[in-house]
Amino acid sequence: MKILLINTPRSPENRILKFAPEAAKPFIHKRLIGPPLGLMTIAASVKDHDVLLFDTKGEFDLTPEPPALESVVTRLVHDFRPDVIGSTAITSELYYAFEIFAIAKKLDPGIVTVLGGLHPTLLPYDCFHPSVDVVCPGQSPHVFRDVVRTVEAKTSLEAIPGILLNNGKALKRTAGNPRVWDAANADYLELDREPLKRWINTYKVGGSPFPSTYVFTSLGCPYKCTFCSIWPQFKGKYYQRSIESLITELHSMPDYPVVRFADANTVVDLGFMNDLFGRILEEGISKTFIMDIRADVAAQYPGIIQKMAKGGLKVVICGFESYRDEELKKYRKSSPASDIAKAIKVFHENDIMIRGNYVIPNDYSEDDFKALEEYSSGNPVVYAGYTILTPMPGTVYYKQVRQLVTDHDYRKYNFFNSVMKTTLPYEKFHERVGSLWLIKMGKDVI
Ligand code: B12
Ligand code: SF4
Repeated sequence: MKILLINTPRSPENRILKFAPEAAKPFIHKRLIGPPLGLMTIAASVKDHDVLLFDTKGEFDLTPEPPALESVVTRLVHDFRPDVIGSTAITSELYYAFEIFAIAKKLDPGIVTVLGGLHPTLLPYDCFHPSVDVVCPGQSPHVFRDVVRTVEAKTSLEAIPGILLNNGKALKRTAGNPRVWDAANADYLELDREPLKRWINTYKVGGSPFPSTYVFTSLGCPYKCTFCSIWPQFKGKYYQRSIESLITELHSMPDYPVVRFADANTVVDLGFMNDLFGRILEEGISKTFIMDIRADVAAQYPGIIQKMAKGGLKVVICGFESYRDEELKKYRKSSPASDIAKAIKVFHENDIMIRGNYVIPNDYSEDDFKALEEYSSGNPVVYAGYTILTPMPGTVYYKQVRQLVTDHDYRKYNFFNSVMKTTLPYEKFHERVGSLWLIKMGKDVI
């Protein structure tokens, strides 16, 4: 079977960038860079077949004048002649998956299109579109393998439990639940990064001359922040990988001196991280690590940060969210605002660069912006990010504010556009968020 896996392009919608003062524009984050870990895993599940993995994000980053999505997909379908096309979707990229499938179906209506990823996991019925044949929610490499086998055998997809099939009028769920898949442990699939070589030079972050790749050490998150999509994706469960499988993976990627841990929250089990970095040092693995760490972890356990810094931890992404305890409580962040300053101190003492991120609610007034500016300037970090508190469909926050949502265009659900009425005039609100990006210590954007 010929299987084409296409990563969706980014949504270009970015009102913060559009309305920001000119001086702030160079610092505003425009794109996140990195290979599609989910689709790499799907590729690994069907490696006995003829698989082509294509990263449109990487492709569009190769040239300043990227080709149109239609010409990219048309060429792929013409040249490769796939039987099955798979794609992945976060909320802001859902429509691009539809577009990819629609272009392919126009060229060859016999191609079976399969959609998976975060958005189809949270809201599978949202994925109804004439171009989508099958939706596979959850960590579903094994389900995808079953779909491919069934298409090959020309038998009915109805026999695969827990997938959604398009009957022309709606998506209909097949009976039963998919077999349990232990994505982080027993069923972990070794990844082949070779097919992504074409884009390796686009996978560079923060001015680094070296390419980076993603590795997950865990899946899910034990916390329950109201605005977050990740814990609902894993139904509140948290799965840790084994240390030795991580060591093997880290040894297997000499082309990638920079490793970004893709975990929601890397340091949950302190003992695990202590042992992992012990083994990294013992094995002489020399990499630059980037990871997400909560402020309360750094504030309370400086020892683990020191150990990880010794093992190569150089950049930390830290969701500060807010400097006000009442807002943090509302978000169920379960970390007090006072931890921010403590965490910054710990990271800086260990020569770790911080990307601290604040989320800005739509009801911020001029006084709120001024107060945040004052706090953020008094607690500077090398890279600071200011994004919009967005009600991502499928989250607790979405349920809380559903009635207030005014814009249902999913392309805008990437944290860079307000989708609710703002207290300040709409343009002014985005301009003020944009101007916050000037407050930071460094010059790079990550
Ligand atoms: C890696 C990553 C990326 C990568 C790669 C994603 C890609 N496809 O291109 C990059 C760097 C490109 C990226 C970009 C963005 N990301 Co991102 N990203 C992540 C991250 C850190 C890890 C995801 C991951 O790899 N998980 C591990 C893999 C194994 O799981 P998975 O992807 O879910 O895949 C499994 C299943 O879903 C399923 N599956 C997935 N695809 C498919 C396809 C088929 C056919 C099938 C059958 C199954 C299937 O099987 C897979 C294997 O088990 C998550 C946070 C997190 N920790 O989860 C955020 C996250 C997914 N990103 C998010 C966002 C918002 C973005 C950005 C929009 C951010 C921004 N403002 O710029 C950008 C995109 C646009 C841009 N401007 O660049 C949000 C999504 C929220 C939402 N509800 O939409 C998350 C959850 C982070 C967050 N804090 O909320 N991201
Ligand atoms: S915001 Fe961070 S800590 Fe909170 S639930 Fe999401 S991943 Fe976990």
